[in-house]
Order: sequence, then structure tokens, then C-alpha cells
Amino acid sequence: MKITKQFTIYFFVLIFTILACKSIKLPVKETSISKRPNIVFIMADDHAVSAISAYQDWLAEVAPTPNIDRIANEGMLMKRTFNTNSICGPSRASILTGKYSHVSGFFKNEKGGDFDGSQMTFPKLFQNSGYETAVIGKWHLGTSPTGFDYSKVMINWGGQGTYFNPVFLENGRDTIIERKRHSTAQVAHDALKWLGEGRDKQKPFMLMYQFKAPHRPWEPANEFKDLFTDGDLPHPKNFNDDYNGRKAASEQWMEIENHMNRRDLKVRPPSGLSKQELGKYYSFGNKGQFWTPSDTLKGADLKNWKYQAYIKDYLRCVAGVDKAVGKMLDYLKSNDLLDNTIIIYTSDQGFYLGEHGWFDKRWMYEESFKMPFMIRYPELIKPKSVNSDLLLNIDFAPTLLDLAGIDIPKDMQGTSFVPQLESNNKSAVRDAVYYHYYEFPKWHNVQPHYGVRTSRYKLIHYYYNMDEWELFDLKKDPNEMENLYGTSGTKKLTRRLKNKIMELQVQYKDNMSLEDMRAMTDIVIERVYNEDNIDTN
Ligand code: SGN
Ligand code: CA
Repeated sequence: MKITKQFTIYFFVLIFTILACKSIKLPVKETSISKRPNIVFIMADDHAVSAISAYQDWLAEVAPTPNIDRIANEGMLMKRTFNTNSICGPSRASILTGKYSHVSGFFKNEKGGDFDGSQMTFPKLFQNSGYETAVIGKWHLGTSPTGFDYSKVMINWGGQGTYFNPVFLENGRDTIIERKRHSTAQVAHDALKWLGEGRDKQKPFMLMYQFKAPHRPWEPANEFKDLFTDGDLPHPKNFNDDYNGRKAASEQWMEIENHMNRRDLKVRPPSGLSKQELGKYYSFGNKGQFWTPSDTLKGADLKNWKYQAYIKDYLRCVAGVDKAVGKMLDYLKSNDLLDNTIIIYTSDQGFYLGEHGWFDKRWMYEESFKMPFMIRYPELIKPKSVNSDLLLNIDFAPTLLDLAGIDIPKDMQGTSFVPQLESNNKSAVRDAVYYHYYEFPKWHNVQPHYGVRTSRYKLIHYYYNMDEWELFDLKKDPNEMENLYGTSGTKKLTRRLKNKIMELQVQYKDNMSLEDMRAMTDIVIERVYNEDNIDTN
């Protein structure tokens, strides 16, 4: 064959183009727009960073989470992702809207009303730009989901769902009791079913895959009951805290030793109790009532007994979530979807696993303030990447939109951290994170507070019915045991942090009076899902 001059030119242009595409990285937006990646946003409930072995924290060896870790190992692990209000519904509302609680309007779980589903959320923006969207599992926002082509969310137990016989609302219409599977396995089953046969396969998809586990009352599936049966699990460093110098911390109702109830500790009720009597029986302990399984078990031994019962069931629930994550990863792999799907694992907030002697969340202390966050997307992210930027849950929406090449609405308060996903990026997203918690006194008597955290320091103001400040040096005191507020040599630092709080309050439009903030705590608006108004017929 005779090679023409024109062909030779074509040939060189082609080789040059191939080489250029390989070496030059196109700007993120262009690459992702053309590819339209799928999204699987996996969120557990109350899953603490220390209970995910990828974080190499104090439980990593005894309770590995190999499937969740795969996301981090094959992608990026974020070490400093925080929430703006450490409680379920508010954090979920912030994730959907990219806005602080006082702007999304959902700022407390108890008697704060339901989520205003008419507002703009990131799933709506995905749906509007041609994605097939779904949410399956825990929702906990009252009003039925908007912005989804398919939804199946738990609605019983005040919208929290239960581990066994959970009640779901499908597409905002049908009520279904699922009796066959444990809640985690049910959510996994429904998500894979939707991926396999429920969605429009011509479109890219955005799936929110959300578990109830490992939320209180920590009821694992039978198949995990035999985990951790050989001896005791370790205690965290500050398991015994006297709350010295931290007034708000000394007044809570969330001590493992004093506030775990019979339901938490899986104490069997006597037979023949009415529904009301049963409720009373189970909640015994909430208010500090003394209970022991035997007359000889008291003091530190009793506290350890309760802790072991708690931590083991919590970690068994985590094992269930880990298995469900593995199922999802395997499904994506065997359906050739793994590499064009952005996979995220997170939790609505962190949790205390005995730190400060506690269970539950709500505080701006690290364990509940921090959220796990890891993301796998080989197109952009190198395996085994680690990032320590100060990120917030309000950044998730803009980041996801950015990754899919969808415009980010100007009124979203978070920032896209797509540049951070490229490991060589050095510019920080922000130099401090702002936090605000409102719900009081239910359930755990945690004082409303706001505060700021920089990469080294934290300043908190408890303002509801006390006027207390706390200052921590996280480098010297990572467990937040020593309140430095008002101690010598901290004046300038305190002033700087107070100024930062004021600056962020203005930036996020949270610069209201303390009186107005207290009024938000006091608001009483009932929520839709009480047991009595669920029709399962
Ligand atoms: C329930 C729990 C509380 C927990 C809240 C909020 N009590 O009310 O311990 O703090 O949920 O959790 S329980 O006796 O009903 O288990 S959240 O994750 O939904 O915000
Ligand atoms: Ca939660």
C-alpha cells in the first residue's frame, strides 16, 4: 500500500493527540461533564471515626471494617470532616441543602418540625440535569423525600426506623412493613434491587444508600451475635472523666455508667406487660435510675459491664453495615460500574464510644463533631490518598454537584472540595470551621452551644441557661480534658478565636442575638411521624 502524504499527517496528528490527552489532565469539570459519573452516597447513622479501621484509631485492630476501608484504600480518606450540628435530621438537612441548620430550617430533631422539602437540594439538581435519583433507608426528616425518582425510607419509631420489622414509606405513598430481614440487610437488598431492575439504565444515577445502624439501641442481626465473645474490648483513654473545668459536660445525661436504659442493655422484660408498661420498663435508666444484673456487680465493674454490652452490640451493627457496603462494591464491580461511579462513605455525625464516659453525640468535642468521610473515584483520586483539610457536611452538596459538572447554586453555604481530591493540591478550603447545636434538654441534656475550630484550637460558648466558655489546645490535649479558657497566656488567642466566631457568624448569617438563639431551642413544632399516625393496613 502506498502511504500518502495526507495519511502521514493524519497519523502524526493522531499520535500527538493521544499523547497529549494522556499527559495533560483536563480540568475536572470538563472530564466529569463528559463522563457523567454515577454516585453512590453511603451514609450510616452515628458511625464514629474510631469504629472504622481505615482511620487506624484505637478500635481498628479489634473491629476491622475491611469493606468500608476499601473505599479509602482505593480512594481518599478525609481526616477532618466535621458537621455543622451534630444530630441526625439537622445534619442530613445540611447535607441535602449545603446550608447550616438555621438556614435549612431543620435545626433540631425533637419538636422542631419537619424538613421543608420544597427547598432546593442537591438530589433535585441531579434529577433536573438528567440523573436518575433514589434514596433508600434512613431519612428521618419527616416530610417524604423530594427530588428522587425512587424513595423507600423508614418511618416508624418517630421516623428513625427500627432494626427489626422496620416500616418503610415507598415513593411517598405506600407503607410497607419488612419482616423478613434486619434493617441493614433490607436496605442493602432494596438498593441492589433498584440498581438492578428499578432504575432507567439510559441515565446516570445518584443513589443515597443510608443505614439506621449503628444507631441506638444497637440491635445487630443474628449472624453477628457471636462476634467479640472472647473477653473484654479496650476502653478509650478518657473513659473515666471527672468533667473538671467543664460545667456543661458535668451536667449531661449520656453517661454509660448512669444513663443507659434496660433496652440498651438488652434486659428481658417480664411477660404480660402492656405496651405502656413495656415502654416504661425499657426506658428505666434514662434518668439515672440504678440497675445492675446482679447484686455483686457495682461501681467500676458495673460500668465496664455496661460498656462491654454497649460497645459489642455497636460494633456488631457496624459489622452489618460493613457487609452491606461490601455487597454494594461487589455489585458495582460485577456490573462494570465500579470505576465510573463515585463512591462515598460517611455518617450523619460521629459518636462517643466511651470517650468522656459517654454514648450519644451532640457536642462540639471531636468524637461527635467529626464525621467519617472517604471517597473513591479513580478517574480523579489516587489510591491511598489522605486529606486533612477542615471540611464540613455543607460541602458535600457543592462537591457532588461539581464532580458531576452541575452548577452550584450561589446560596449554598458550603464549598466544593473537588480541588482537594487531587492529592497534589495545597490550597486550604478554609482556616476554621463553625458549629452550632440547639436541641435541649431532650435527650441528653446537652447545652446549646456554638463554637469555632481551627487546625489546632477550639473555642466553645454554652449560652442557653449558662454562660460558659471552653478553650482547648487540640495538639497538647486531643481528648479535650483541660479547659484553658481564662488561664494565663490565652488572652490573645481567645480574642482571635472570638473574632473568628463573629466573622463566621456574619458569613453564615448566624449573627443573631442570644435571645433569638434560645428561642430556636424553645420552639415546639410536632413532627409528622409518631407511632400512632402510621397506617400499615
Ligand atoms: C433517640 C435516642 C436518643 C438519641 C436520639 C437522636 N433515644 O431519641 O438517645 O440521642 O434518638 O438520635 S432512644 O431511646 O429512642 O433510642 S438521632 O441520630 O436520630 O439524631
Ligand atoms: Ca445520627
